[in-house]
Amino acid sequence: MSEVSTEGFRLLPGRLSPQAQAVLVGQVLARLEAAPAYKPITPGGKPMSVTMSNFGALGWFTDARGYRYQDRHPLTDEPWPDIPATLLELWAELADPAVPPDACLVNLYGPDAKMGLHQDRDEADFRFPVLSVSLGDTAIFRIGGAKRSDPTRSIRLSSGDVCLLAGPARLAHHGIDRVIAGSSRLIPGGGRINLTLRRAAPAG
Ligand code: MD6
Ligand code: FE
Repeated sequence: MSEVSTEGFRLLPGRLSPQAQAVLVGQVLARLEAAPAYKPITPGGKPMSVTMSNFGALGWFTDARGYRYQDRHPLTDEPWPDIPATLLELWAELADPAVPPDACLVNLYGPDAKMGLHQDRDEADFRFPVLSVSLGDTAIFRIGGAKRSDPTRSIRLSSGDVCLLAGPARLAHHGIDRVIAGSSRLIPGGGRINLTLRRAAPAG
């Protein structure tokens, strides 16, 4: 039997109640009015199939100049909206009670969006985990190891699921193979929202 071990990966199925999911979607959509989602371009020049925005002091951004964190929305040039309090509480409980996240990447998936296998490695200190919250349509998530060539396994991320990449899994390769369109009615008009909380700047 080949079991892919990913020490430090934690999945908390249904961590957010349907009520909490509905409140959070409202908070996210309200903030996206001020910080509209845009289609990012990879450093290689390809448009991504997801659209993105950010909340918090820093936002992850990619364009022809590369991957980076920046403190302003690329189109509005305004600071990013604040991170909803419920997400800060989730981070304090599951990730780090002493050091808050300073970045929340918002990924929006339509029926054909996916995300290639990648590592999250633009943050200053990998001792802090990345905490992800999934809302709306179910996604087929793939996770492997620190090397791109390591074996991978496939996991469903459903609405309300929270997962953490911590410890040895912090630099695991992962991605979204596809979204199961129409599997949730949470988001008006359908689709999937993934929120990833990070500590991007050094602590203290
Ligand atoms: C997604 N998630 O679920 C993409 N990154 O749409 C990620 O890229 C991710 O789920 C770091 C930690 C957890 C994740
Ligand atoms: Fe990621």
